[in-house]
Amino acid sequence: MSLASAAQALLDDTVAAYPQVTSLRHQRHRWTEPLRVAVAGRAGSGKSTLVNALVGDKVAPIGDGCTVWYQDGTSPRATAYPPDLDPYELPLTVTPDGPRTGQVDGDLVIHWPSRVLRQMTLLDTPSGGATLDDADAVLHLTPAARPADLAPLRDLQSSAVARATPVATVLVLSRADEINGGRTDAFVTARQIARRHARDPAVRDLCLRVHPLGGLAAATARTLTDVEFETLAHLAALPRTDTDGALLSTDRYLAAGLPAELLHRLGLPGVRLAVVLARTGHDTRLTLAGELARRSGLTELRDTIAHSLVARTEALKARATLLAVESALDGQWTPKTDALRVRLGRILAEATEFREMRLVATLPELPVRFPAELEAEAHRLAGGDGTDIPARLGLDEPTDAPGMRRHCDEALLRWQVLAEGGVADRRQRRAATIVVESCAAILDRLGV
Ligand SMILES: Nc1nc2c(ncn2[C@@H]2O[C@H](COP(=O)(O)OP(=O)(O)O)[C@@H](O)[C@H]2O)c(=O)[nH]1
Ligand SMILES: [Mg+2]
Repeated sequence: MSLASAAQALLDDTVAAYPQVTSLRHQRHRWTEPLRVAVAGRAGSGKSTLVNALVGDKVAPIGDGCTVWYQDGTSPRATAYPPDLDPYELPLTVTPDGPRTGQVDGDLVIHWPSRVLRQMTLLDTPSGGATLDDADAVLHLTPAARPADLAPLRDLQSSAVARATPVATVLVLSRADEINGGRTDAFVTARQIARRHARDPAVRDLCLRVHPLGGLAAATARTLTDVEFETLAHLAALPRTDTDGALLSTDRYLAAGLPAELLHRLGLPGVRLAVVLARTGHDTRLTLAGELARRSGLTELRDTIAHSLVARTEALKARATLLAVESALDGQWTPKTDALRVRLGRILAEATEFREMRLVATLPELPVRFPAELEAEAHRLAGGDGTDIPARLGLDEPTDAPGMRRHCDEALLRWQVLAEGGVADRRQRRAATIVVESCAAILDRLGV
């Protein structure tokens, strides 16, 4: 049985056994919805800015209020969900700075036409106290990753199921432009810091990946206007003696009469980086915005969201279901709950998906790496380029089942040899074992 069907069957049987537990009934609906990705972190960590950067539109108000859900919709619309009352429609005004609604008590749902939101619903959660039970995955934002900053990530792992599946959290080191006092190489330094954290076992156990992000530059890159581009190109064309001094501090920038609005949109390091990029061949709005998005870390973060979260929607929904069942069974010790708990444990043990997700994320971080070709194959077989069988086998052309089986058999043999001692390093052997599991699961789906 697939992970999804096993988790749903367990959910149904738990609901049947405990009809009074209402939290479980919502779980059924969640399977038919897009992935729910929560953006979490302290006030000012850049959550709303990231929502805007991901949607590519000014959709989230800057600031910190209630939990706001951003869902796809045919036209902008807002619904309030006050606690203990019926939901109601709210008047919504679309301004150049995004949608505006009145204050609400409870959750707010903004429907917004967006290709991105068709694949995932974003939850902009208020800092502190927000429960993340409603989400399937979490982007946790913090400018620094000191032990105290990671406490909320440890809180997310307070149950056995959560600890066994640390695949739903991505740590985002936000406000990357402010590192180094905002020098132009701040983004490069941020990348190095993120890599160092990704290799730290204490951080690795808490999240799937670590990404640096200059959110402000990222959000502006996604919404850069022609006028803004022209202004940047103009600054880049001025003699460097005129601009370089003015770009050293906010005071000097403003004193030189440079446009304040641009500073607000990009931050000083962002303006500096954009000017450097405009001077070095990024001479259209699209190329400049594209490079700014890449340097800010947004492009890689979006790749992770697409390949490690959205492409794994089923596994993450299953995980959320298992967490909900676990929590419903919590503290109940009857023969009925024991049987359900044993099934929950078996589903977890048998789910290749969670181990694959970890593997794909950690392959480049292994202390001893595989040769490039093998690493790419492991990544592919474990579903890193897509979870359907042709993507896993790297088949570009339509291939019949016996052909796919042959490909998979060969790979299976190769990785079995590695898992059984063909590589000396313990973590490599462990990785090879998971690739073997992936191959076995493919053969299983091919009906061998
Ligand atoms: N310099 C800089 N400022 C940022 C960045 N991200 C957000 N901000 C600013 O920090 C303030 C709070 O951002 P916001 O996204 O509302 O944070 P939230 O409270 O977590 O939702 C706003 O003034 C943003 O413009 C960033 O990456 N760099
Ligand atoms: Mg906010």
